[in-house]
Amino acid sequence: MNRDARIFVAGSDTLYGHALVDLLRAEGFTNLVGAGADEPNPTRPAAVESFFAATKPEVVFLCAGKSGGIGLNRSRPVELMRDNLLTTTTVLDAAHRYGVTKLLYLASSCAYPKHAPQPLAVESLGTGPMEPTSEAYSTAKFAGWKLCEAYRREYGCRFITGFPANAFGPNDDFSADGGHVIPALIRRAHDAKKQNAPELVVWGSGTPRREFVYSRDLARACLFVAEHYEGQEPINLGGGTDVSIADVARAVTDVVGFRGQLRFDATQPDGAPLKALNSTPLLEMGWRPETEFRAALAETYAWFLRHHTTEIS
Ligand code: GFB
Repeated sequence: MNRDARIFVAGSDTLYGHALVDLLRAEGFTNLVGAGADEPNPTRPAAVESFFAATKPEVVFLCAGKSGGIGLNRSRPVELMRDNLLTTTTVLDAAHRYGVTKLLYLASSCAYPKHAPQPLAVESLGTGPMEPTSEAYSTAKFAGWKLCEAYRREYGCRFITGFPANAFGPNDDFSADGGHVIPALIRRAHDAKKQNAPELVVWGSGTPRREFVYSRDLARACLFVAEHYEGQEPINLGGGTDVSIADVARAVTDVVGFRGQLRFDATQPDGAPLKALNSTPLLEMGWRPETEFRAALAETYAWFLRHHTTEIS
């Protein structure tokens, strides 16, 4: 991509979006439209229309859309589904009408069937029921993929769908109840350390496994796909680290410096027993992750300390 291409990262305030904007700037892309305060509310068609008319982006990374961990998906399915459906339909419609040359839509690994063969391959999409705890949100992300396909089929739009592994990193939602597992455990382990608590509660059995990818590596994968992928199939954005929740909790408490006990709370849901992606197509194109898991956790905690330790959780 030309370094002066007009690029719009929709959702520049999200975990993915922040990492992408930082990467694009570091890679010398000088024409990022709408980053930060100038970004329109993606659920407001009039605001998105005016923005596209004024900036005419050539490339769009669609990272916008509220997301959260298993706790938020159980407590606020309406907001998660409605926000993502509105965001995706609004931004894709404007991207089509203003002739965006290439768009990468970030779906989610939870859109895969709960019991699909692992590691998850795109051929499994739509072959079985999704994990119930995040079904509303997952259905919205699945619909976003299908809408990208429809625009490609009807109008020839180069709208690509990427399915990321579970991502973590700076600028995430670190709330104890709403965040994904890594930021939520960082928050709670940090608070437990400050309060000299004897134990840290970990939701579920600790046995589920997840593939985690650092947000900076995910951003690199998104840029790589935008520059090199011309396929019509969706593409998994993984290449991350496969680890059990129990081992994640041990790694987080080690990085945070919490020395108490872990207690696994079986009254909380485990969600999908396993989520790991088959990212062979991406890896065969030559993309590789760069950040080791523990180093990524340490960078994430360092960011948290710089930005969050004044709040009361
Ligand atoms: O990251 P997480 O909320 O999302 O949960 P999913 C992963 C696993 O971590 C589950 C366990 O087995 C949780 O029970 N866990 C342990 C915790 N302690 C905690 C904690 O303090 N907070 C949280 N959140 N989990 C998400 C979907 O599923 O995957 C989203 O809900 C999104 O919609 C995301 O798609 C990629 O990986 O289970």
